[in-house]
Amino acid sequence: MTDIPQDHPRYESLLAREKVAAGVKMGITSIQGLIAQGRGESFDYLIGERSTESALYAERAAVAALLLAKNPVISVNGNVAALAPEKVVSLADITGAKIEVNLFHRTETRVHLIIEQLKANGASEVLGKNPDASLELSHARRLVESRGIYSADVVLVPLEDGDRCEKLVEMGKTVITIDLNPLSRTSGTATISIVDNLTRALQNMIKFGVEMKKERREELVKLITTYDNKEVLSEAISEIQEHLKTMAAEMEY
Ligand code: PTJ
Repeated sequence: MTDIPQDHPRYESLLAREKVAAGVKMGITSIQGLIAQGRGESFDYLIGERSTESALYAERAAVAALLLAKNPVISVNGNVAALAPEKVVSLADITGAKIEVNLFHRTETRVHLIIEQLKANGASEVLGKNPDASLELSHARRLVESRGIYSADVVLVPLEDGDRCEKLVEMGKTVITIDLNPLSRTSGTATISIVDNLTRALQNMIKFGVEMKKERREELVKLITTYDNKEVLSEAISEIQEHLKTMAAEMEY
């Protein structure tokens, strides 16, 4: 990895880019994952590289859903494994979620390497190596484990492609997504759409998880039942508009 100086004004963004590039070299991340990261970076610019109010609200609702779930599962792909494996493991520990590797560009070598990466970051068990169930999809993301994603009531699917998200919602599951693009099919079909950078979102969710574990169950239920995803997505788009208006007003050449 290139050594990025911590005082570089774009340190966080450059570090994330290095992590995804290192993931490709290690065989964890797909080459297509580089394009996904670039798409994400563009939206993060438009958002203002911050966790917006609507994102923080969705993150709290997502943590409530995970804490209330009977069988919560965090799905991990090659980008997530490269960018934030330690955060995935922490969030799983706090919420009692299982972790399952599920890949679009699936190879058994990548599944193995991602499981090893998660274990090196503290995971005790990672599902995904022995899929014994299938979602109604025509690509490799159909391959799931029966005690993991297949039977989960709540699934966190960061950096998703829309059709699995849609299928999981159709199966009656609560689907939480993390996607910087509020206009994507994924964001549009999820139950709880978190429009935030993966690294920031997971960090916030870990903090909320520690706090919300102490809250009464009724408080968590209230958060979920009053949550309106359409309103959150609409707010996310408005926050981008407001940010761009501010930027436009401040532009001086
Ligand atoms: O590891 P695999 O084989 O399962 O492949 C995974 C990728 C990511 C390549 C695959 O799921 C894919 O192609 O995803 P897409 O369709 O490019 O969608 C990724 C979405 O995530 C886009 O809407 C991006 O804006 C968004 N995104 C990318 N990086 C981040 C992000 N959102 C949050 N944080 C990021 N760091």
